Amino acid sequence: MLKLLFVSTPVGPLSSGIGGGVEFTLYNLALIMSRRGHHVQVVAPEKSTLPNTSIIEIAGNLQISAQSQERDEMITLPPNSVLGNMWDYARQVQDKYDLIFNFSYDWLPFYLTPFFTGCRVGHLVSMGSVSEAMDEIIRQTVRQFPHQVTFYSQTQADTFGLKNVHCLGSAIDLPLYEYVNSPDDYLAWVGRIAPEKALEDAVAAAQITGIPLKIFGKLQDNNYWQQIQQDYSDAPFEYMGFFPTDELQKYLGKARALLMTPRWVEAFGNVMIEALACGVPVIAYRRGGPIEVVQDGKTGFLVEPDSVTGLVEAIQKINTIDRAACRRQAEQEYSLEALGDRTEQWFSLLLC
Ligand code: HBI
Repeated sequence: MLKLLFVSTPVGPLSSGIGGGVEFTLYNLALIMSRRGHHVQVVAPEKSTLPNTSIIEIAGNLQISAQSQERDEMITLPPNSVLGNMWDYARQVQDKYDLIFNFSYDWLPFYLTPFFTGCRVGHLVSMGSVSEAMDEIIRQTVRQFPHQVTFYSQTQADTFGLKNVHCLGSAIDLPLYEYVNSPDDYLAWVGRIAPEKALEDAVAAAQITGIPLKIFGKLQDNNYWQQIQQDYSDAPFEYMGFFPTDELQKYLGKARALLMTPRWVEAFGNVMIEALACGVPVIAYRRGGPIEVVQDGKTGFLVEPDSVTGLVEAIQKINTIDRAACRRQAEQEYSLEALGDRTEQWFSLLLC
């Protein structure tokens, strides 16, 4: 039995949706590790909540999201930084734990790796390359502490020029997801509404095909959203809001397909495995995590990146995909049990 300290992302409270995929990953890892008898303590910004999970809430000012900054920007911290405060807390309690697991994509925790002598620090890198300073500290940490860094996918690690790194992949709690055999007539798009997610391409595809698009996720960038509404005022799309997992999958399951249109290199894309678990095929740009998830022609289609025409062509042949094959892929590759095994193996590497 291990005593594990999970230190969350400093960009927003857990369950706010600002932390995007890493909130989801942190929760699923806490769930499967607790189920296996380990003791998990989560440290996160104030107002964080997670179902049946004990959270130590730390005060302080939230961190700016790394992907909204320029590549050559300096590392910045606000006064009374919640990131600094969370890691000072971790320093104080380090002797009570076997392992500290970092979920934040920030310079400080990577830099602090060798400073923690009472307890090893493990890092999950939650995004692809977004800045020179983060690339440098991630590469340096992988070089000095190769067993203490893990990625979602090798495609994501490639963006740092790193080969043969450890990849944790991702998972979902399958019983939460109900298989839907006959869909309603709409497409789904799920994600933080922000430029790197290129929602406009999915809206353009809905306009061309005339198939309604339902949009789910945190409305993170308002100007961006307004621009889409102006540019595509006659397209059939509807913003449904930001839903927790159990509510989201009620809508997601009835979609004819999930459109994944990342402009950036998506480290993984948890929404894809949520869709597959409901039997929903995934149409994604051949970029980042989707390359390793979508079985082209079998559980969805991988299309030419940034090509709306590619999305439209895939939508028009989506009925050739067997929805049961989508569910089977989720069961075979993305169960919590499989993630739990990979994580315990990584921890044993880290701790030896
Ligand atoms: N930015 N600075 C910073 N730190 C994070 O932990 C972070 C982020 N941007 C996005 C993000 N985490 C999560 O949305 C990841 O799931 C991508």
